[in-house]
Amino acid sequence: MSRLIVISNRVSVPKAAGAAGAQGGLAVALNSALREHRGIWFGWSGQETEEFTGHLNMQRIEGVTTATIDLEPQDIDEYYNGYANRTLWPLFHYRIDLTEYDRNFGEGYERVNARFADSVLPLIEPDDLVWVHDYHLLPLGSMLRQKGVKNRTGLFLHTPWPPTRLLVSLPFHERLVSSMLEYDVIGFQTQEWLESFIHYVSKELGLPITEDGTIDYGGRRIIARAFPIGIDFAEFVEGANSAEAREAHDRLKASVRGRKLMIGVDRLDYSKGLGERFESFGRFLTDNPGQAGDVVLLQIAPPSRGDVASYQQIREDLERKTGHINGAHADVAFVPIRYVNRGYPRSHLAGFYRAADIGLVTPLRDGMNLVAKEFVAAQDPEDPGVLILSQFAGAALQLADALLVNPHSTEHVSETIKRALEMPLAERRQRHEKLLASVCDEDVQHWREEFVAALFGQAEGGGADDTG
Ligand code: ADQ
Repeated sequence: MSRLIVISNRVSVPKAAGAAGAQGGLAVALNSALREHRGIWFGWSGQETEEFTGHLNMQRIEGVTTATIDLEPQDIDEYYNGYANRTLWPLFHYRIDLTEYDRNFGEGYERVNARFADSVLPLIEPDDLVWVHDYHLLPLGSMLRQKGVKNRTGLFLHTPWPPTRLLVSLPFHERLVSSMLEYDVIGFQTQEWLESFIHYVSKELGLPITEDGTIDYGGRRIIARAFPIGIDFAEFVEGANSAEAREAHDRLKASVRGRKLMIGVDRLDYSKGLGERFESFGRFLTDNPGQAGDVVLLQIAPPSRGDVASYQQIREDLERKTGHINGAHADVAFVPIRYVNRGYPRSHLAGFYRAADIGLVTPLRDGMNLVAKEFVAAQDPEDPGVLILSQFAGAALQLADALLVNPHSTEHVSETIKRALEMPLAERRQRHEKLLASVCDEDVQHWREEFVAALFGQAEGGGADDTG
């Protein structure tokens, strides 16, 4: 069996199930993938150093070898806070209004990708499969090729891929996308993002797409496919049945005193549609004065990317909206929005999800969204809660039995909250059964196996003439 070299911006050392702290979706998914696969996880340590040395800090934790490097402050500013989070992240989430174009960001991005390539190079052995993750490292594959790496390499993008018309607003977009074509496999979360990518490649780069959907790039065939990511279902259900989960569940249930409970769990990010969600709930309270004291929204949103101005703004905006809505609808013994800015152990989250009557997952754009899947996995099948899900989350394609909403329409979301609150038990069970089957079958192991098989299949000679 080939070893797996996983490369991502940050390396998050495996945490025991139930450990405290908010791990991003990528960390959660990769920890469980690496636990089963022999391999090395390489990336930035999250630490800064005065001068870049490329020194590798190696550790072995729970069967996973991690190798990390420290970056200079200028690298962090230009590559991470800059190009990754102020240029690509907003652009890939269709927010060209928030997208910043700065030549230094682009240069820093290329410099750090080259530093990644130089540092990981000595770790790569001839039979290894190299699996690169996400928008931070799009050109890494081509840099590895330039340094003589002949291994099979794949990229998985966790975010959406934007429509061509938006992408062309990025200076040097051709150069960025062309650099991705050095990978053997390029994976997206959904068919929709894949189609946008194929559209760009064929219209802007003029490359032929073969009948089986591969890209013909100078005689090499590149597999571009959708690989929808899932959750570690078995681990999550185990956590949901733990004593800590039950305790968290009971504590939350007792605190709402028989009222209906809606839950939202998101990184504090403008892509997650939190402002619109709060407004929709405010509208629900205004439109349904009879139910106003009967429903609580618990929103858990740990801050992220606090060095980026748009994240500071969203935080202020949400504090203002919470104050406004609570001010208008609270009573002496009741506050409609409980807004909590911290992370929780996963088992506690599972208990919270289970205590909720409604999961409110309304991103404006999301590559996939794992919270929607966790909410489904945590429900009691006999008396399941209702998932309200944005039609703009990648997860909506698999979770079509949720109540799908347009998160921009406060009217639509408010009406859907009402519908969810009134949904008969038989319909809740019927929908839940289908949702559960999808979340269980298409879990993170399935995702990883499919991706690695595509990467490996290529290595077996499945279509690649020469990738050297
Ligand atoms: P994220 O944007 O981070 O991931 P998401 O898929 O929802 O979004 O994953 C968030 C994860 O963090 C979930 O597992 C959740 O439980 C956890 N989390 C959030 N808040 C938490 C808290 N307060 N305490 C503890 N845990 C918390 C990116 C993409 C997504 C894609 C994933 C995986 O933006 O679209 O689904 O990668 O590919």
